[in-house]
Amino acid sequence: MSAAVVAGLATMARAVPITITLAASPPVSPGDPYAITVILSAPEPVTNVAHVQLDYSLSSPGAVDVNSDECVAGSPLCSALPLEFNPPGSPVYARLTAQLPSSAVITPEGVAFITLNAVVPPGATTISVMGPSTTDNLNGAYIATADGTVWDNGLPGAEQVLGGQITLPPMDAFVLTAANPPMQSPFAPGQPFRDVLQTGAGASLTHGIGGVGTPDEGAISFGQISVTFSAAPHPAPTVSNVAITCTDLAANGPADCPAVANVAGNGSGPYVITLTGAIPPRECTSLMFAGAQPGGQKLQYQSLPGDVTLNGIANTLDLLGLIQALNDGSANEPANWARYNVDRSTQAAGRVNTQDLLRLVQLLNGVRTTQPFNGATAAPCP
Ligand SMILES: [Ca+2]
Ligand SMILES: [Ca+2]
Ligand SMILES: [Ca+2]
Repeated sequence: MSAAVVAGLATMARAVPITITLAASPPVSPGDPYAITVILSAPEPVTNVAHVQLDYSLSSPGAVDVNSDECVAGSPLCSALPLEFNPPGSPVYARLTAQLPSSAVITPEGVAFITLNAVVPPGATTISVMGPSTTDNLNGAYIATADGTVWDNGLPGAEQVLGGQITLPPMDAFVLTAANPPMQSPFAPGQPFRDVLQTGAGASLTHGIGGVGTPDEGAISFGQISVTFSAAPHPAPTVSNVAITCTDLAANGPADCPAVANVAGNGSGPYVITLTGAIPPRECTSLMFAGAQPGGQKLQYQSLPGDVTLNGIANTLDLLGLIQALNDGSANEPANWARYNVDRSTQAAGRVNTQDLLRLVQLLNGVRTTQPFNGATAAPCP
């Protein structure tokens, strides 16, 4: 790895809003001032710790008035909540001590919580919370990160503190293990999966990867994308954090690049991703997942209708390739339907036949499809 790449990785960070909620019966007597220390431990500096907010119940037992003080620059609470930054190289980089004012009472009905935002580095980061004494590690409190994580105890976005701390897993601790359509072409190993079948029955783009209603070809699905990871991604994939980009080889702008319409799944997956439309012909479409290092984990697909030989260009040599596959019988092996069933027909037997040859001629000539594909090439994936 070059020094430049290392430097690039070192600047990667993630914003993690953190809420620490004390147990409903904190280990203090009503009326006692209550101090809480939060320690963020990471292999690299924690920066931009901001928006420290302390909320607590006030007044007599039985009442649940929630008061709030927010730490903004120069406010009294900020000076009451010293935030210490330790020198680089020390294992602890940020320490926050919050103390309830002496007028505060934590009632049995109420809870106190601290909210802070921090930008933490990509490596594993431990969040520790300590009570008034060094022996009080606040077992039973909750720490939540507001970035879509679902923690083990079933509370969305919250994990019960055991032993006084939780650890955010490092970024990129997960890798893509499987997808459908597959990540790699089963016909051209090492290459992204390329859809070479028709764009739809008419002149507009309706069929292809992400085109809802596009028939499956044997074990390969087209209408939705299913993806599985080696471990639960952090954060979990959602509509708002799965990013899609398209190389604009067709030079028709980004408008033909679909967006994510829905994500369903949990844990390590599979997650079923529904797109707003089919991926654009000729372009390379990349799906990237939050929490992974950019460039690290992405799912890439190409579309080049008619390129049954998978050599990156659609032309009359593809007619020859289809004829040969029909003659030797390989075209009708179910594992090869995604390559040769050009018209996406759905009959069980004889699915690939001379109708697919005709459809391939039409695709090359631009009949009932989005453009003439004779001579068209596919963009390499970045
Ligand atoms: Ca485009
Ligand atoms: Ca070809
Ligand atoms: Ca067919």
